[in-house]
Amino acid sequence: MEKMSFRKKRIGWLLIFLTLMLAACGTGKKKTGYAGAGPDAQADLETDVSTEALIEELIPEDAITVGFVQVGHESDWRIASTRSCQEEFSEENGYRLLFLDADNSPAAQVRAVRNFIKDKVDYIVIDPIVTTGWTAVLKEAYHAGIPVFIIDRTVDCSPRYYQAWIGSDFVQEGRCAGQWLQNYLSRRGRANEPVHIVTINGTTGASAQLGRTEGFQEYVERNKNWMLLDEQSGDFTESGGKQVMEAYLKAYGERIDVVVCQNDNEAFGAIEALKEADVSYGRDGELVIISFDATKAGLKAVLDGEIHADFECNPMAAPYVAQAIRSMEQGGVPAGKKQYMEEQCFTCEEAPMTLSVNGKTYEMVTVTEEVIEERAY
Ligand code: GYE
Repeated sequence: MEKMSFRKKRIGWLLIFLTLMLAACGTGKKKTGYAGAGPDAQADLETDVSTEALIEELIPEDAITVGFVQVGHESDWRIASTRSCQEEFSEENGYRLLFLDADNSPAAQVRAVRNFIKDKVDYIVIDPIVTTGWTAVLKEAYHAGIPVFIIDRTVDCSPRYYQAWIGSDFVQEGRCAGQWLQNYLSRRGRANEPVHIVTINGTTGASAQLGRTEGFQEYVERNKNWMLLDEQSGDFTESGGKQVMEAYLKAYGERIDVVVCQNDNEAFGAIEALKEADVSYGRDGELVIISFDATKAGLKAVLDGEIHADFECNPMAAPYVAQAIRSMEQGGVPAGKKQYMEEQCFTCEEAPMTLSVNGKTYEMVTVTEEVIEERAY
């Protein structure tokens, strides 16, 4: 017997509820916390609508309603992630998307999920700013029968309360950066010289920050000649990266050999600070810059020799979620509880190296104009 999908069951309840409501009154009043897809989506609307319009609003033909709460708009990576979700969950693809940009506020994210539950959406997608604070609201969604997908960053909550997580192995990304630096230094005969490192971290408590820090730290511990001078958060933003780099230059000046930026936008900010302070960096300079994300703009900085190595983080999780929704609509289950995205490592070096990291091999890609052209984000 064909299993009934989550949505069909809920639409059934919704129809019963609407029939009762229509019998009781002639018009309905609708209050919603969101608009369609778009960054200004939180318009709080209160409008009178006819019962016919209400039905159309709530069940537009066969559309699947997805509530997606995004971290914010702090980086190029994030903009690419938002665009990918909006394209995937478009009307043409049979969706009605309720989008909320939480502007880096964890409380706003939890509120948004509660509103999605109240609005009885078919599916909820969350990119959690921080790992903590999710259990209560995820349990609420679970008990309301609304399937939840977590994308990109992770949550500290029993996996029982969500369908699947789709994202990147941040610890592995951090390890790749560490392994690259280790190889790079030995290639230059600096394997035993003291190396002074500063890191510009992402948003504190985000799994992308925690994972990249943990992975890189393994190599700091392994290489006794590496000295981690400082680590501060640049909040994954360009202005944050610049500010932190300025502070590092004041505190440590010429001692800094390597700057690890936990995303491209922080690297752009750090580069600005280095330029303004007239410090030589990059392929033809002294100081080495490492970054994560490998966005189009990041790869351009690699091609120009400003960033030495950039470790990809794929922002295109939405198609994987759509695939899982399709299978759930047919009574199936998502392809896996944990789904990792494929990622590459990029460099400005003409003789790229092979990285062997935790049992996995990565052939680093030398960035060219063609590599940048092929990049979608
Ligand atoms: O690296 C950064 C963004 O969570 C992996 O968040 C994501 C990070 C990404 O703002 O650019």
